[in-house]
Amino acid sequence: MKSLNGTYSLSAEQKQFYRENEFIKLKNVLSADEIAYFETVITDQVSRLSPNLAPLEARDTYGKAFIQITNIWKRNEAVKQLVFSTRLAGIASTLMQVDGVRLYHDQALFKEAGGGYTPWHADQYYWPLESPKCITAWIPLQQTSLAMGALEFSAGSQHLLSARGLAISDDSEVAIEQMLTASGCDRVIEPFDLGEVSFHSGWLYHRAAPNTTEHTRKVMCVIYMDKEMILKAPSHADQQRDWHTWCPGARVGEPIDTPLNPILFETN
Ligand SMILES: O=C(O)CCC(=O)C(=O)O
Repeated sequence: MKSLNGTYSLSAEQKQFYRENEFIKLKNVLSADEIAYFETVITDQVSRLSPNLAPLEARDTYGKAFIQITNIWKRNEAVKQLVFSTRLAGIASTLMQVDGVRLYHDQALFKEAGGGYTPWHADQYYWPLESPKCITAWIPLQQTSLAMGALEFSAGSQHLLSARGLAISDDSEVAIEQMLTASGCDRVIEPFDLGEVSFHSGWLYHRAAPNTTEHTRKVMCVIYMDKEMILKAPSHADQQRDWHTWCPGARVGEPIDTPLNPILFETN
């Protein structure tokens, strides 16, 4: 496996686009060989680590949306190479305009054939993080059509405050859809080429359609935060759970510096 530690250059227009819209889709971040390699490794990990799931029709909306396997980097050296890659972490750091990034956590999100929609939501509802300097790299492990459930973004919606208290649910889908329609924010839904990766910020609203194909939509995510990120007092039980799951031992009001949150990129 070639090193993933090269640099991916972002143009001034791309940086400006992210500053305004807080998401971006970038082509050729990974090569076809790299995707093929990680598709095999991550599929193997997901099948080993997946719990015995009820049939799709018996699950709730969250359960139908995807199989979610987290912090795979702790169990597999090859996945650790991807999660720790400075190519990806450097993009995250540049887009957020910070001096470096730490890992918040990783997760595979596999939307099964026939799997349901992912309701509109903003990730930072779940995260006990003091600042908005956090970002998800959404890394499809195949070419991803709209029919498979490509990620959809509401451009610039990070400024909308009224739905920030909503967890992922059928209710968030309806309420956020109404808020976004009224806001006039553009909806961006496009297929992903092989090797294309998107980045979106913690408060940016996004969703995905159901997977109506016969193939699983395989995606790996890496979630980064500013290396100086401070833990905030949790506002509700979901943030309390995230604290103990993703940064156990971190203290409220202090930088999140635990063994689960290594620095992955620094500018100097
Ligand atoms: O993959 C999906 O369907 C949803 C992904 C998502 O919500 C995220 O990466 O923040």
